Amino acid sequence: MSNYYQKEIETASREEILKIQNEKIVKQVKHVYENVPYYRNLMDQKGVKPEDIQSVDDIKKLPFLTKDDLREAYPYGLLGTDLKNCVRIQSTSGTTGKRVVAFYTQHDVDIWEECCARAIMAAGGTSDDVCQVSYGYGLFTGGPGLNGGSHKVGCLTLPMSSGNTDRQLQFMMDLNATILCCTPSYAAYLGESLAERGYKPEDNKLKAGIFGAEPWTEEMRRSIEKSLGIKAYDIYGLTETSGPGVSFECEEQTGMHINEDHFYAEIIDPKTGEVLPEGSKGELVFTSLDKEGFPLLRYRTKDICILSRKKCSCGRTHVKMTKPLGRSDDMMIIRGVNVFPSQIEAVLLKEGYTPNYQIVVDRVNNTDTFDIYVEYSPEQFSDKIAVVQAQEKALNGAMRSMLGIGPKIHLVAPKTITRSEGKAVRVIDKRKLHD
Ligand code: DLL
Repeated sequence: MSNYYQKEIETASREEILKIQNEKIVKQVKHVYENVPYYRNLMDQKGVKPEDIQSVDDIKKLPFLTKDDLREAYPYGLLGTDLKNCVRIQSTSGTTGKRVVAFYTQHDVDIWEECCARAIMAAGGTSDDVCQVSYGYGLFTGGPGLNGGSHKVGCLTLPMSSGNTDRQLQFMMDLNATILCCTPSYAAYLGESLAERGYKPEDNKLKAGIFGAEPWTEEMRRSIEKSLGIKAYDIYGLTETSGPGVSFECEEQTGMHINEDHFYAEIIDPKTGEVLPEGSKGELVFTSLDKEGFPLLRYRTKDICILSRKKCSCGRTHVKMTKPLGRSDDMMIIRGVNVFPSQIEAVLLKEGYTPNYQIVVDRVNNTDTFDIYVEYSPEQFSDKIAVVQAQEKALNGAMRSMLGIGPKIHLVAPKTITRSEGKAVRVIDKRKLHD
């Protein structure tokens, strides 16, 4: 068993956790009501006053927030404090109206890094470790979050960011990395790349990996564990709530403990908004209990999962969530990047193509493939290979700048994409992302 980070909180009794949550929620709702006019309006519309919230049991009286609210309030409408008190902005990969901009005070950054530190400790991390952080750095929360957590634990931190696989492997081997943090698909790719270069799993010094930001299966876990010779831990989070570290796996590897002293979780019926009892499958909703810069209350994540308070052998008492089992919206996560079909359609129309298209996503050798088939209109149609290739390249570039990743574009003859009789089938996702 690794050292606990903040054992007194992570193993606190249910009563102790509730006491912390109840104290924090009363303060937080008052803070939001006084400082966030957008949310104050929502509360007023619902007829809820801060005094109505005396404990976490009363949270269900509060209005929900959705990504649409974030879009409407973009960029400063949900800010919970003066901008001069904020020290950081992070953002999601999505663009055009789907962008989320989150603000952090130094206190918020500290909480976030503390949550990531707990995840690293739960994966066995100590100040003797060399922690290779291969999530993207920048606006994406993966790199900065795990980087901060690694510092807090006292690991020697390798801030690699994503990409440049040769350099990743060279540093991993030369500098004896013991913990790897990246998306599961990139971990699988690094494993394969080591094998291709003639290394066996036991040739590296890695002992653990902290992988998240996208769905991955138990089979994928086993395959990564085998190829890198490590134990692979899941980590979950979203930009809206800070980033990675909202929840993390312990050695039992049966779900992720939610940091309940900072985030209050509910499961709701995505259709009716009704709060469901423990053990039900539904949409995960988070209330941040002590964030200052971007203090979202009852934020609907659109991630479908199940919560469990079953006793965990690691000793931690915080509630566990399953891996996200799906989404209640149409967001896809492709190579760790959040992609909405509506963004793809917007690019096609802007570039003068028809809205007849099909998106095909698959996972081959643990890496996502991303293809878009787009129909020419009869006027656009060309059978000159050089022309078609140039147009495909241009469209790939336009997609890349909108989405952050480039799909393989296939321009096809008019009327070749099957028309559906009901709703158009725009997305064919062949990946099996959970068990
Ligand atoms: O992906 C934060 C993160 C970074 C988490 C690094 C873990 C590691 P966003 O880009 O805002 O933030 O995307 C959030 O990604 O609503 C889920 O749908 C999905 N997601 C995050 N972690 C997992 C996971 C980061 N472990 C969205 N398993 C969330 C499955 C995940 N899906």
